[in-house]
Formats: sequence, C-alpha cells, structure tokens
Amino acid sequence: TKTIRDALEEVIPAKQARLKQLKTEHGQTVIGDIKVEHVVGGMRGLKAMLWESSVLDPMEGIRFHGLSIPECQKVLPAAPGGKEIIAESMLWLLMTSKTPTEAETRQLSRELAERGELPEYVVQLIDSLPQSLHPMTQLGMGVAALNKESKFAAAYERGIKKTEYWTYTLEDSMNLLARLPALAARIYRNVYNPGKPIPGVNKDLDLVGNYVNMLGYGSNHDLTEYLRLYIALHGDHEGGNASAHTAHLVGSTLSDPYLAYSAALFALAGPLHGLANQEVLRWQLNMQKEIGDNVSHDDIKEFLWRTLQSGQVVPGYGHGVLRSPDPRFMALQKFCETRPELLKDPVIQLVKKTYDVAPGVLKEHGKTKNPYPNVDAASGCVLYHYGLTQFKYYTVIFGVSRALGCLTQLVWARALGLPIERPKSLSMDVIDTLVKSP
Ligand code: CMX
Repeated sequence: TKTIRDALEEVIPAKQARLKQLKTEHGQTVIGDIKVEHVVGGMRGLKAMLWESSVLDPMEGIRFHGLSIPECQKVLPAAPGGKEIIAESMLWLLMTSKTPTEAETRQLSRELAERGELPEYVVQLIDSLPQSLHPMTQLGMGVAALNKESKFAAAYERGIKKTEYWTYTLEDSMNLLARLPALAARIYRNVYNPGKPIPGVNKDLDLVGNYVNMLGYGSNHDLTEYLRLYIALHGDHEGGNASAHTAHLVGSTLSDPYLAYSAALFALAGPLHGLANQEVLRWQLNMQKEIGDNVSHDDIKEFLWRTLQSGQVVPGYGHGVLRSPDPRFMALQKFCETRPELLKDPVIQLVKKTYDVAPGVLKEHGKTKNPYPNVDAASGCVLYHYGLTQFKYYTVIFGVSRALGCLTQLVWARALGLPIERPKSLSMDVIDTLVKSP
C-alpha cells in the first residue's frame, strides 16, 4: 500500500511545473486591485496568497481540492465501525489532492499511531504548568517545545539542498500531527482530572479514536464519531484566516513546523477566531441561565439585542469571507438531526432556536456583512451534551484539527519553493501621497 509520502512524491513534480509556468507566463498579469480599504481594513478580500488545499467561496463555503463537505462525506473513508470522515482521510486529500483508499487510510492511521507517544521532556513541561494556565497557552507551549525534535531544523543546520526541504518538513509534520492527541489529552487531564491515568496510544485506532480514548471518553461511540467529523471539518479553511496565515508566514522564514504551528495556535486563541467556540457556549449558557429553557423566539431576540446593545459581538455569527450559513455549521447540525437524544438536549435546542432568529436580528442591527452562523455556533453544544463540559478546552480541539491544513501548506510551501513572506506596508503619509497621485 502506498504511503502518504509516496502519494505526495507522485504529485509534486506536476505542481512544481505548473507554478513555474504560472510565474513565467503570468507573473505580470493583473488579477485584482489594491484599494486603501484593503490596506486599512485587514486586507479583507485581497487576493495575495497561494494556498492549494482548499478554497472558500463566500456563498458555497469551503471546498477541499474542489470537494464540498457533502462530497467529502461520500468519498472519504471513515473509521472501522464508523460513518464520519476521519482526520487521516482528510489529511490525505489535503496533502495529495487525491481520495485515499480504505487501505491507504488505515496505513496512515497506523503510521500516526506509531509516532504518537510524547517525548518525556514535553510530558514534564506540561505537567509543570499551573492548572489555571489556559489550555490553549499550554498547547502552544507544548507544540513549540516539540521543536527540540525537529528533523527539518537539524537537517538545515547540517546543510541541505532546497529541493530536500519538503521531505523533512513532512517528517516533522507527521510527527507533530501524531503527537497532538497525546499532548492535548495530557493538558485536559492535568487541568480537569489531575492524577487520572491516561491510556497509551493504541496502534489499531485512528488519530481521533486515540484522542477521545486518551481524553477518557473512549467508550462513547457517538462522541468519538462527532469528534472525527468535527476535526475533519475544522482541518482547513483556505489560507487567509488568522491561524493558517500565521503558520504560513512563520513557516516562510524556514522556522520549523513546530514553531510555525505553535504561532498559529496563538492566533487561534483569539476570541474573534478559534476562541469563539468557547465564547459561544459561555454565551448560550448565560442565555439559558437568564431566560430559561423553554423560551420563545422573542425571548431570544431580546437577549440578542441586549448582547448587541452592550457593544459585544454575537459569538458564532459573522465571517471574514462567508456570506451564507457555514456548511460546516450545517454538517454539525445534521449530525444532531440524526440523533434524537441530541435533539432533546435543551442547550442544543437553544442553539437551533438562536439560529432561527439571529440572522434576522443581525440584519436589522445592520453592521455585520454576514448575519449567518459560522461553525463555532454549533460545535460546542454537542461536546457539552456528551459530558465534555469544560468549554475553555474547546479551542484546543480546534487546534488539534487545524494542524491538518496548516501543516499541509507548510509541506507544499517547501515543495514549491515559496519565498519568505514580506508584504509592503505604508504609513498614512505615504497613503496620502499615493491617493493624490496614484
Ligand atoms: N455580532 C455583532 N457585530 C458583528 C458581528 C457579530 N457576530 N460580526 C461582525 N460584526 C460587526 C463587526 O464588529 C464590525 O463592526 P465595526 O464596524 O463596529 O468594527 C462590523 O460588523 C463589520 O464586520 P464584518 O466586516 O462583517 O466582519 P469582519 O470580517 O470584520 O469580522 C468576524 C469577522 C468573524 C471577526 C466577526 O464577524 C465576529 O466578530 N464574529 C463573532 C466572533 C466569531 O464568531 N468568530 C469566529 C469566526 C470563525 C472562526 O474564525 O473560527
């Protein structure tokens, strides 16, 4: 059976040739305008970055190498005994642009499991951190510390050719992906269940199967399936979002994948980005506390207005690119619809009812360009239902997932020889001069 490395090796030459052709034939072709609003508006909408594994359409949402979420759900292999997409089949698709066979997926699961134990010094580091340190800070620190093991950094120091960069980047990326579950599970154990034994990595399980097992929920098949789907869906969301862009920027300095991904995690830890999924649950539970369970749509509307009038954002709504309901949100809602026990859960019902009225309220409020839910609006309530109630931990799960896309891009950036990122900045004086005589 082909390994992911074999599959990558097969597709790299054609992509390299394609990029070379693009540069020589179209290096000077104009594909967009730069306006002052881009410079002062967080570069929203500016087409300025190469990212192969996924493209986000404002209306349709994400496509992974051209495949929509429902299409991925049809063609990507699940775990034995499961139905949902798993991290390995998504990783294979992102990396190689090909759909893996069942055998290829199983082999990748085994390869990751074999690399999955944490080095002892990282265990010690994590165990030494204060229990009150935010789980995301701990995750970022653990990932950064793993760079002691970097094959890329060691090879670079030895002196390697540029054409070899990607192979070491891949090696680091596989090791990092493999170890994220043990690292994230250790953080969970230390913060919420100190002293509880953590099972070792089971070589026969998929990445998320192992993760859920190490979190202590291995006997809950539905939660395992939910997390498989969650982690596959959160894996990649094109390149401009803050975490992906950070990984790409830091990686472009030839900093190794551990350092680059650690930086990405600290971008993910911001409340406007990944931390929103913790915020959503906090907000929905406050809503529940204030207005109760069996609430009317009008009660929710009122609560929404109170949030907006106090100057806060409605967490889980709005997006930098999307202009319609996030298909990841829809896929997670669908997961609930097939399970009657989830539909009966008061918090899940509250999330659904909020979705019925929030777009209308946000439209009336008139500020956000996208009044619809993003993935974070739905992701936490199901975890909460299954007993994973510590919502400060939720962004860590997002962080385990987003490695799929960020590390894929790092491998490709090195395979394609992409340069260090260095956009031009302007002062207001310079902008003034430019607008007067463009
Ligand atoms: N509630 C209230 N106001 C909102 C809003 C929301 N959910 N979303 C956007 N707005 C406001 C913005 O704060 C901005 O206000 P100002 O003009 O006063 O600064 C205005 O609407 C225009 O913003 P926008 O162009 O529609 O949105 P941005 O591209 O600037 O920001 C995002 C996108 C996601 C940061 C924003 O929608 C937001 O803060 N949402 C809530 C937090 C959230 O759910 N984040 C998770 C996003 C997904 C992820 O990365 O995981």
